[in-house]
Formats: sequence, structure tokens, C-alpha cells
Amino acid sequence: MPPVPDLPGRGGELRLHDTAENRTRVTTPGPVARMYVCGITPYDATHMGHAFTYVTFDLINRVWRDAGHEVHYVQNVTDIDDPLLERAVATGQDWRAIADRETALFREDMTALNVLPPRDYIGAVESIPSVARHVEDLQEQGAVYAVDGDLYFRVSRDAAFGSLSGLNREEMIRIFAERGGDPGRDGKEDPLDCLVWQSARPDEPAWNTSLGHGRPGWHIECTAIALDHLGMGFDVQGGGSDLVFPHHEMCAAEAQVLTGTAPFARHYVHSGMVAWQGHKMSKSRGNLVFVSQLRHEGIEPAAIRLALLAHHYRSDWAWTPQGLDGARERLALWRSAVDLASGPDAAPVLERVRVALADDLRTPSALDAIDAWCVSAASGTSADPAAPGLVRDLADGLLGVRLD
Ligand code: 5CA
Ligand code: ZN
Repeated sequence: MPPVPDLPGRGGELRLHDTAENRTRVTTPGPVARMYVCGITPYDATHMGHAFTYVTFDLINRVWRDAGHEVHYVQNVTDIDDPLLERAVATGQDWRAIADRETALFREDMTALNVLPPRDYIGAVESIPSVARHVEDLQEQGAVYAVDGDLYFRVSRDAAFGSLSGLNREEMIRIFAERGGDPGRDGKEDPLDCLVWQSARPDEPAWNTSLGHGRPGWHIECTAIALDHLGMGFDVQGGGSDLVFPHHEMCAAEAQVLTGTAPFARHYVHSGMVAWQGHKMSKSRGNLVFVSQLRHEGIEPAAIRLALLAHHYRSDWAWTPQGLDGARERLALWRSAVDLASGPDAAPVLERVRVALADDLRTPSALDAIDAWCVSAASGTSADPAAPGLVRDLADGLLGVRLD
């Protein structure tokens, strides 16, 4: 955990857009705010889309802390799944070696970007015993059936199924097919039922559990990890908007059936998609700009972070070299201003940044407020010797942009 500067006073309570209610409302965590953010599937390096998503949830972490909460942040790593095994076959490498290497690189990239690490960072493989227990519980409730040895969850058992994404059935079936689901498989009771346990396939890794020899489905992994480490009704479940359906809808449905209570999470928060070359940046398409590549080219991580923060987290946007150039200029402006011996009173900047971030993370306004202070400081007419230090601390503490 890197040091986070203490700031005078306290920020206000964070308001966030909730996908399930499709409106922005205040988060109401207890003394310990609880957040689960879906982690990477480690078969390729961290790209700007990942970075945008994890920087978004890092802001939530920082704003809650600034408002006086502790934060219990949990993240998974999907260290066994189809794309990882496909990459292993395609490259002739061991799937575990790929997962270990890419997970280590992701953590290095997150550290470079000054993203505060989760308290619990949990792998899918290490969670297999827990997944098996949760699937048994679902079986006892009659919420599971088998198709040729694979186990499916009956989504109809959750009365609230569909309410998170707000999609109609037809849309759900279409998107399910696009994002790892199998609506057309023969023998399923409902095309939308999702796999919770897949029996062993030849030449694929498998584990012995009470459910037989096999491996977990994707959604139940996050359900189990979130329930084990946070319990029901935690404050925020997060990820990119490509996880709204089916992933977060399925996680919530499984958890709600398992516990007989709702909601799984009190806010469902989703970041927009970062595109490059005309399409959403994705490992499967291969149109990627990697954090580690830019770092090796000598681009400062603080500049990458500023390039991301220039976009509101809910917007879809395209990465551009010009955007990065603008961020490097901004970083230089901020650095030269906080290196001055004095500047205009910074208390109003702190307030403006706090207000902007607490209002659904309006980062562009927060950056504008700091820009304005820097321009005014550079004009040299004001003389508060404490101001540059406060701006340095608030840029680091609230936005995660280190200026030293
Ligand atoms: N392991 C699962 C979640 S349990 C997974 O989706 N992994 S991932 O590696 O594909 O994506 C990790 C996170 O990055 C997810 O929250 C995803 O929504 C987000 N993400 C992926 N591509 C982009 C993109 N182009 N723009 C913004 N966020 C993205
Ligand atoms: Zn997940």
C-alpha cells in the first residue's frame, strides 16, 4: 500500500450512478466501505481499457477514504478460464505460467499507475473448494440441473433476474451468446441458464471436488469470492460496462438465490469502454495499447493516469496519441506549479476537487480546478507558501497523480 497523503478536513459522501436503478444516488457505507471489482483474466498484458476501469474504482476507494471510511476492497483474478487455455494451446505454453506472468505484470502496472491494491486479491483456482460448496448449496435448493455432466444454474429461481441490466429476454439471449454464454445448447431448460460447473474435458485442467472432476463456471467464481470476503449487501460491485450482462446479472442472481436475500450489491458501477482503431480495445480482437509498452517507451505512469482521468468514467472514448500528449503537458504544468515557492490559496481547489469527485467522479472538472490554480500560480502574483504543498497532496491523495 503506497502512502496516501492526509488532507485537511473531510470530503463529502460519494454519489455514484447505479446501473440497476439507472440513476445517481449517494453511497451509504458504514465505517468500512465494501467494494468488489472484477479482476483480469490474465492471458495478456494490461491495456488502456483495463487501466481506465481500475483507475475508476481507485477513485472510489480514495474518495471514500477521504470521507473518513476504511475500505475493504476485494478483487479476483480469473486464473482459469477458456481464453487462458486457448492462449496456452495457441502458444504452446503452460496455462499456469501465462497466468502467473500476466498477473505479476498487471500488479506491476497497477503499482506504477498508483492504484491502491485490494485488501484481498483472490484467484479462481484457489477458490475452487468454495465454489464447489456454493454450487452444492444451490443444488440443495433445487436451483441446479445437469446437462451431460455439466451443471447449470436456473436463473428463473431469482425473481429479480434481469433487473440489474434492464434488458429484455431477446437482448439477453443475444448478448449472452456474444459474451461467453451458450443459449443454444441442447438440453438446457432455459437458454439463459448459466454454467456453474463444467465437467473435465480431455486435455484440460480439472479438479476433484464433491461435484466431480471439472472446473468452475465464470460467474459463480465472483459470487463465491464476494460472498466469502464481503458478504451480501456490500456497497459497490464494479467492472467495465461489458460486464453488466451476463456477468454481473448472473453473479447477483446466484448470490440472491444462495442467501435468500437481496441485493447482492447496493450499487452496481460500470466504467465506459475504451476504444482504439475503431473498436473496443479487447484481447480477443488484439487492438491494444499496453500500459507496460508505454512505460518501456519512457512515458511516465502519472501521464498515463492523467490521460485516463481526462474522461468521465461512464463515457465510452477512444485512446489517442494526442490525448496522451495533452496529459504530458498537463503533468508538466502541474509539476512546475507545485515546485513554486508559493501560490494562490489552495483550500478552494481542494473543495472543488472534492465536490467534483463526490458527484459521480466528475474527473474532468477536478482536473480543470487544478489547471486553473496552476495557471494562476505561474502568474506569480499570489503568496501562500503552503499552497503548492497542498495541491501536491490533493493531486496524489484524491486523484492518485504523484507530482514528485
Ligand atoms: N476476469 C473477468 C472479470 S471476473 C474479466 O472480464 N476480465 S478481463 O480481463 O476481460 O477484463 C478486466 C476488466 O477490464 C473488466 O472489468 C472489464 O470490463 C474491463 N475492460 C476490458 N476491456 C475494456 C475496455 N476496452 N475499456 C474499459 N474497460 C475494459
Ligand atoms: Zn467477475
